[in-house]
Amino acid sequence: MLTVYSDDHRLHFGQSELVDGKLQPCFEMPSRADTVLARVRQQNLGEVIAPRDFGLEPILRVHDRRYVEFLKGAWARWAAEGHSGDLVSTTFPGRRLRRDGPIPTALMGELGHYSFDTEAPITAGTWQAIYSSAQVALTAQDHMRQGANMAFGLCRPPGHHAGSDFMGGYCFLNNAAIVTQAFLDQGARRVAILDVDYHHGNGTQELFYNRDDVLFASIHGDPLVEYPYFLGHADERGEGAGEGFNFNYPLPHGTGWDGWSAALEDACRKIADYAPDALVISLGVDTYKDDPISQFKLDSPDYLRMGQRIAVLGLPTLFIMEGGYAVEAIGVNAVNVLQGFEG
Ligand code: SP5
Ligand code: ZN
Repeated sequence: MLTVYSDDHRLHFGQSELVDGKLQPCFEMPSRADTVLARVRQQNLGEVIAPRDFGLEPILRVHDRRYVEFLKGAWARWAAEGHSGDLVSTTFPGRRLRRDGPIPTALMGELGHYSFDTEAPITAGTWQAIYSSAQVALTAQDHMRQGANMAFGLCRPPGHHAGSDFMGGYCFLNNAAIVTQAFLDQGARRVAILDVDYHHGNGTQELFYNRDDVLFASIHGDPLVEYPYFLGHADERGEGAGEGFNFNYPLPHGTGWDGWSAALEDACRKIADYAPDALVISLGVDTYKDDPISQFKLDSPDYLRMGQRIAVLGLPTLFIMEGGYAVEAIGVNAVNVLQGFEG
C-alpha cells in the first residue's frame, strides 16, 4: 500500500493552546506525524512517497477563494504589523452579530470572520504546511485514480473541522473533502466519506450537506457534551438534494468498542446501500482510551477490527489522517486500521 507524506508538516507548529483556562503546548504537534510514519515503516506497509503538486485548483473546488487567499497571506500581514508570535483569533461573529456582513479589513477581524474557535493558530510556515497536507491527500488520491484499491494520505495538519470558508479545531484546509471532490471531478458518480475521528467532522458535513453525490457519515462524541458542540446531532440528515445523505452517530462519553462498532455497522450498511464509486476515511484515532482530549475507550486491537469491517465494503478506499493525540500510540492505532483493511 502506498503512503504519501511530506516533511512540510513541521512548518506548522503552534506554540500553545488554551486548555481549561491555561496555555499549554498544542496537542496537534509535529511528533504526531513522525510517530505514524515510523510505524508505517516499521510494519513495512509499502512505499512512502513525497507529494506531487496539483496546484490550488483542486483546493478551490471546495474552499472559497478569498478564504484561501487569506490563509496564504495572513502571516505576512501579521509580521508586517511587527508580530512574531502565533496569529490566533479571539473574536467571532456569534449570535446576533453580522456573520455575513462586511468582512473586516483589519487582520484580527478578518481572522475572526474566517474562524470558529481559537484552535487554529497561524504560524510562519502554516500556509506551506497546509498546502502540502492537501497535496499529500491529492497525491494519494491520484494513486487510486491509477487503479490502486487503497492509499494513505498521512496528512498533517488535519482537515475535517475546516469548511468552505472557515478554520478551527486544528484544521485549515479540508483534505478529505478536497480528495472527495477530486474523485467526482474525475468521473466518480458518488463518493462516501466515513469520519471515524472522535470529533464530529463539521467542516466536511457543511461542504456536502445539500448534495446527493456525497454521503457523509460521522461517528463521534455527542455534541451536547463534546467539541465542536454546535454540529453533529443525529437529526442533521442533509438538506435539499442532500436530504438523506448525511448520517451522524453521536455517542456518549465512555463509549467502547461495543457501542462504537454498532454505529460503524449501521454506517457501513448505509454506505453499502449508497453504492459509491469510492470511499474516503477521515482517519482520526483520538477515539483511543488514553487520548488526552477525548472520552471514548477504544483499544489498539479495535483499530484492526475497524479496518477489517471497512474492508468488507469492498470499495476503493482512501485513508486521510485526521486527529489522534496520544502521540506514542497513534502510530500503532492508525496503522492497525490500514493493516486490518489489508487483511
Ligand atoms: C482534528 C481534531 O481532532 N481536532 C480536535 C479539536 C479539539 N479541540 C478541543 C480540545 C478540548 C480539549 N479539552 C481537554 C480537556 C482536558 N482536561
Ligand atoms: Zn478529533
